Amino acid sequence: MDKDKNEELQKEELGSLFTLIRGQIDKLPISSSKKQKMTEQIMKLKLLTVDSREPRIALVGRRGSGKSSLINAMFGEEKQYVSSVKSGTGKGKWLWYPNDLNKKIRLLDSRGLGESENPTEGFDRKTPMEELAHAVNTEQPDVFYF
Ligand SMILES: Nc1nc2c(ncn2[C@@H]2O[C@H](COP(=O)(O)OP(=O)(O)OP(=O)(O)O)[C@@H](O)[C@H]2O)c(=O)[nH]1
Ligand SMILES: [Mg+2]
Repeated sequence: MDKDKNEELQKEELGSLFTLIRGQIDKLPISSSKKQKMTEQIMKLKLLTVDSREPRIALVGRRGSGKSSLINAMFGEEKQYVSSVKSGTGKGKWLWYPNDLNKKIRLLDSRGLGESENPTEGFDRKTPMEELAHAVNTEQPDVFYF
C-alpha cells in the first residue's frame, strides 16, 4: 500500500477514535461543564492530529530576488528556471518538499513582482499580482516569505 493511502487510513481510524471518545465523555457521571471542558481538550488534540496538514509557504518578492534559486538550492537540483537578467518565473508553481513521495512542506515559487518586461517562462495572467493571487487562491499559504 502506498504511503499516502496508509496515512489516509490511519487518519480515518484516529478520526473514529475521537468520535468514540466524545461519545464516552457524554456518558460519564460528571457535570456538563466538566464534560464540555474534556470535549474541548479532546477537540484540540484532534485539531493537532487528524485535522493537521503539511505547512504551506509562499515565496514572494521582486523579480530576480532569488526565489527560484532558493528553491533549487533547497532541492539540490534545478527544479525551477533561473534567469540572470530578465524576469524568469511565469506561472506560480506549488512544489512538494523534499519530493512528491515524501510530502513534508508545500512551497510556492511565484512570479516576481515589479517586472519591467514579460517573464521568459509562459504565463497565464496579465500582471504578476494576478498571477500571484491565482497561485495563492489555489492553495492558501500559511506563511508568506518575502
Ligand atoms: N549574488 C547572488 N545572486 C543570486 C542569489 N540568488 C539568486 N541569484 C541570481 O539572481 C538571478 C535571479 O535569480 P532567480 O532565482 O531567477 O530569481 P527569481 O526571484 O526567481 O526571479 P523571477 O522568477 O523573475 O521573479 C540569477 O542570476 C541568480 O543566479 C544570491 O543569493 N546571490
Ligand atoms: Mg523565479
